[in-house]
Amino acid sequence: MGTEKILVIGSCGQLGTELVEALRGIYGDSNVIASDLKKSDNPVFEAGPFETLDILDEKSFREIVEKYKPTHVYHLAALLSATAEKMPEFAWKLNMDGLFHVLNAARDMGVIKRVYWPSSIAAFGPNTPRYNTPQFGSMDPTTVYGISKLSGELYAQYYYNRWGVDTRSLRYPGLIGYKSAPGGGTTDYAVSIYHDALQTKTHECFLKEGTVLPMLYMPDALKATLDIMHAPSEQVKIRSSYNLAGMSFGPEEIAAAIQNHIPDFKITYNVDYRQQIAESWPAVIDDSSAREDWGWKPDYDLDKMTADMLANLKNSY
Ligand code: VAH
Repeated sequence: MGTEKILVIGSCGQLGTELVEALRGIYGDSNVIASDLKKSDNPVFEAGPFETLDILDEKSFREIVEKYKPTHVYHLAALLSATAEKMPEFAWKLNMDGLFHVLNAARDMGVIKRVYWPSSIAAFGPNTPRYNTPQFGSMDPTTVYGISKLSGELYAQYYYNRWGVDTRSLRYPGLIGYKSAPGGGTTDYAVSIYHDALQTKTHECFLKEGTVLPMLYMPDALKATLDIMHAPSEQVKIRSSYNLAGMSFGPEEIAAAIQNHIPDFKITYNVDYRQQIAESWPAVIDDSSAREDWGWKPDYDLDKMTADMLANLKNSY
C-alpha cells in the first residue's frame, strides 16, 4: 500500500487495538505508530513504534507528527456514551478539542493526507425514525457523546469544504469483538454476554428485553474502516459521516443465539441508566449510501458472529 505512514490515536481502546494489528499487517509494523495515554499490555504494541500521547496536548501531538510525518491519521480517542454522561464537561473537551487538534494539524502541517474519525449511531436522537434510520434526517442527540459526534461530523465536513481536509468517517453501531474489551459504552453488554456465557452460563443485562440496537462484528468494522480510508477521494461523497449497519438485535435475541451453542445459558435483567441512552438511539440503520458510494457490505450476522465469538473465546475459559 505504497509508502504510507500511519498514526493511530487512542490505539489501546476496543477498536484501536484491532485496528493497529490490521494496519500493521497491511503497511508493516514500523510504518504504523500506535499512541495512547499509556501502553496496554496487549502484545500487538510490542510489534512496532508506540508513543505516549494525550491528544489534548496539542504541542506534543504536533511534535509526534513532525517526528514520524504520518500520511494517514486514525483519531479514535474519545469518551463513549455511558462514561461521557458521568463527566460531561471533560467528555466534550476531549471529544471536541481532540478532533480540532487533528483537523488543524491536517490543515496546517502539510503532512497528513487523510484523516479517519469515528462517529456513531449515537449522533441520532429520539425524533429520528428508529427503523431504517436514514443517512440524512433529523438528528437530535440527547447524550454529550452523541452531541459531540454530531458536532464533530459538521466540523469535519466544514474543514473538508473550506480547506480540503480529507476526513472520512463512519457512524459505528455497537462494536463486538473478542480481542479487546469495550470501554464505557451502552452496547458493551453485547461483548460481556459472551464471556459470561462461557464463565458462568448466566448474564445480567443492564438493558431491557426487547431493546433493539444496531451492532457490528469487529472484522466487519475493520473492513469498513479500511475500505473507506482506502477509497479514492471522489467515492467519498459524504463528508460528515456514513451510516453503517451490520445487524440489529435485542438482548433476548443474542441470548437465544448463544443458547444454540450453550443450551443452559440464562439471561436476567437489571436495567440501569443506560436504558435511557439506548432508547434515544436507532434500532435499524439504512446504510445504502455506504453500499452505493464505496461498496460496503457486511459479512457477519448474529448467528455467524456468535459462532465465531464463542469459538475464539472458549480457549480463554
Ligand atoms: C457506545 N459502543 O455504546 C459505543 C457506540 C453505538 C454505540 O457508539 O457508546
